[in-house]
Amino acid sequence: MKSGRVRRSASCLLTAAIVLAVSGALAQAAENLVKNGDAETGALDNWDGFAGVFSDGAHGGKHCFLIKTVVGPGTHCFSKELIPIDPAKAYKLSGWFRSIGNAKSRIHLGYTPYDAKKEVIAPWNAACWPNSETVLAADCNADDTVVKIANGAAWGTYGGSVIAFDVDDSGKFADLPNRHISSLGIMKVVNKGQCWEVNLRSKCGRTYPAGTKVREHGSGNTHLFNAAGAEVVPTEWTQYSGTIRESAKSTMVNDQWAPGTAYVRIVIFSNLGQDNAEELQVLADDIVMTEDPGWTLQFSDDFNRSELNAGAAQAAAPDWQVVNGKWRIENGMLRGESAADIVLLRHIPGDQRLEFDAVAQPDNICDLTGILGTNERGGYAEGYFFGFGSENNTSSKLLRKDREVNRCDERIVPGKLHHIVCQRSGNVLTHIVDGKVILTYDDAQPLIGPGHDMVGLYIYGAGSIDNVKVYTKGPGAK
Ligand SMILES: [Ca+2]
Ligand SMILES: [Ca+2]
Repeated sequence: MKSGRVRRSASCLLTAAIVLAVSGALAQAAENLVKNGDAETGALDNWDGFAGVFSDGAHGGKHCFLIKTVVGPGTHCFSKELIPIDPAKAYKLSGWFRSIGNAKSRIHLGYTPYDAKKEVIAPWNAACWPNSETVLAADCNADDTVVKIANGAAWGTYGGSVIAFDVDDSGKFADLPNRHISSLGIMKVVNKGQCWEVNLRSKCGRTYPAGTKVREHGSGNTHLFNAAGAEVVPTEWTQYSGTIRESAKSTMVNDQWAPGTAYVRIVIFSNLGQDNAEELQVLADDIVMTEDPGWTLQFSDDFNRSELNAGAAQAAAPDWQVVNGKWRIENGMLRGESAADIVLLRHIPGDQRLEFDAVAQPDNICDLTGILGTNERGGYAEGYFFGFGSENNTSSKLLRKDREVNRCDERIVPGKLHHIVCQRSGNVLTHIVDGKVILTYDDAQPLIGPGHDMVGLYIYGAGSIDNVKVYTKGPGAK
């Protein structure tokens, strides 16, 4: 059965979750994240831009979509529903197309990226000109068309460029996607000796004082066409596909998520730049976006029971081993306190990904932390410590065998249920909180194999954890 045709009811999902919780080891289903990607509702539900549903010779099922270009520079079709993505996971996008016009159509297939506020991320928000960080050499007023900057040596003339203001020049690009931007179009950049003058096409529209950090933005893709880029579609059904595995730091390119991407829409351009427009028609079917099957769910626990049934170190406990502190089930969650360290009693070889929800108790906030690469007695000291809200909630930090390798000032929000991901994929550690990568580390000698094939949790203060999920992939994964 094609995943594209699976429509699950809520009760089915619930049943599936229970089965997973009980068995603890089941391959992750590759669910199509695109609603009606196969046209099998028989209507254009969830889509804009298609000319209609075609019910003759679909690739799969009874129906497919018809794309017609009548006038203008091609046809823009997109899925209406915003699809949430996790930047630490890989996603595959594929679609089938077939030209049926008098000439063959060209197809683009990919994503339009959106940030966590569901605002579109455009090149002028997130595609940086390398090394263009500088400061305003004079105050900038909303009516100005000439803006003075200290150093324009790395700036270029481009109709799709803007000046981005209040930028983070630390190398972390934390301002991206940057919404503090000038009007569109940098027409000229002139070296005046004391400063450089940036000539805009129109009034800049922003007021900032001299000394404000600025950067040039705009040289990149508006859409992430990772599955098809101007491909000439044959008259037989042909599949196009691509996989995005990582986020870009400061660019917009086809095979990486734009900086700050939290949602996407599927986007299809047909016949872009082709002139025999009235002759062009193409069919589309089975548009499928799935999580990369590389990560397999190995264990999950929702703690919806009365007893934890965990033992002290070296006692034979089911599933969980208390290493330190106090752990108990409370209100369907796993509550830990007093420098509490717990390990999942299960060997999980291969790459590891630990996901959980966590909330701190209001009076004693310190650490809602995941552990990878440890063993049944070692706790965090033997593995990787993904510290969130460590040091009395003043910082977050990555430790390798108790030695700090990276840190940031991300903190626990009191009362908030955070979603936390701790991941080691090959040499790369990634720590994600609420969809945002907060820390990474490239370990030349990763902690893997016997003695480092377990995962755990750590709470120094007091907090509760729910919906633990452990995934594996890569060499050695079972
Ligand atoms: Ca179909
Ligand atoms: Ca629960």
